[in-house]
Amino acid sequence: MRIGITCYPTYGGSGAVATELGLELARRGHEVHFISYASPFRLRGFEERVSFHEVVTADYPLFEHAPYALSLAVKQHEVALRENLDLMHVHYAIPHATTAWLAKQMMDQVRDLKVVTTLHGTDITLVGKDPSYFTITKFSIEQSDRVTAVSQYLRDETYRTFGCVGCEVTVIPNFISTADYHPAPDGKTCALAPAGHKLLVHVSNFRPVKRVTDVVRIFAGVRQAMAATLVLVGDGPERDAAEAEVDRLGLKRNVRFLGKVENVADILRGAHLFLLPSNTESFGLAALEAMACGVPVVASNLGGIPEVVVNGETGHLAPVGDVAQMTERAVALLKDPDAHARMRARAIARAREFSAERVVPLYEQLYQDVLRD
Ligand code: GMT
Repeated sequence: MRIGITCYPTYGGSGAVATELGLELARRGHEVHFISYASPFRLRGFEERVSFHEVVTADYPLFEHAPYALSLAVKQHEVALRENLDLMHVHYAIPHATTAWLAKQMMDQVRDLKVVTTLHGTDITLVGKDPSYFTITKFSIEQSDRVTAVSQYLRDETYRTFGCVGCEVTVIPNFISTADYHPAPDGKTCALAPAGHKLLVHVSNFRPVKRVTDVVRIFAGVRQAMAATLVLVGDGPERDAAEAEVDRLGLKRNVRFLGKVENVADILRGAHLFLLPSNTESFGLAALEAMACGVPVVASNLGGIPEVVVNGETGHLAPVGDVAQMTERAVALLKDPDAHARMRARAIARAREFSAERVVPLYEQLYQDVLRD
């Protein structure tokens, strides 16, 4: 098949999944065309059957904001025509499902360009709900030829929020490449913490929903009970607040902010615990990646997280904002090497249920179905 993929290219779960999906599809013999304003961050170097098409917006003094969505629709249409695409798979509804619908309309006289929309999270639970986007998000979802959601929770939220008349939302969970995300084969890991320290890790785009200051507060509690280091990976609007909290709690010597790094798996492999105390999380890809590397998770008990992290088995879940409970669970687990080893083994086994080998064929089947329609 010849598949167009549009996603946000920046550091974030939806772009990561879209890119890994494209790469896996190309390895399986499909031709994949990424269309976005920048090359997706996980697209490194040349890959057979993969191309990137950059969307460029023309500026004009009249525009306060150049209309990216229009340029994207034009590029999707252009690539669909030139590369003879069978379908356009867009990740994150806003504005991608809308621009794909526009491209489809422009293709109408030529052939029917199928549009598959994958909902990832805040396109439904936060941004899509906003009155300034609601009706067009609902319309674009309903007009898509197929709609998928990354968790049962997100599927239910989509129906609850938008109703989506005549629209079936299929759950296809996120996945990981076990070739990239796996425990250290020889037990050797990169030394991010002094010997004898427990290493706690958080990875995110530091948006308010991630509650990064809670990460710091949980760590402060753990630090009182044992020698420990916290490593924070990623960057975003809440980084300053997190740094200020680190300073306020006098934790500077034991907390490292690494910023955006590419080899997240190498960092995860050396960790003892992953923290994800988010406000909302439709899936929690970062938690899955941690589990695949053998790291138990302490996270909020909401959204799609319980569909990934099995409470008491592969990690501990607590109510959002309950820093005390998360700290208590983290300390108890880190102090009990046997319980930690058991949880680590279960985390690895659970993550394998979300391997690319299992999940990518579900997308291929969906594409075949939509092309048969
Ligand atoms: O919805 C978002 O906030 C954006 C998106 C991203 O690009 O990071 O995150 C969502 O999609 C990920 C991949 O499907 C999920 O793992 C995240 O849970 C989800 N984020 C939220 O729901 C907050």
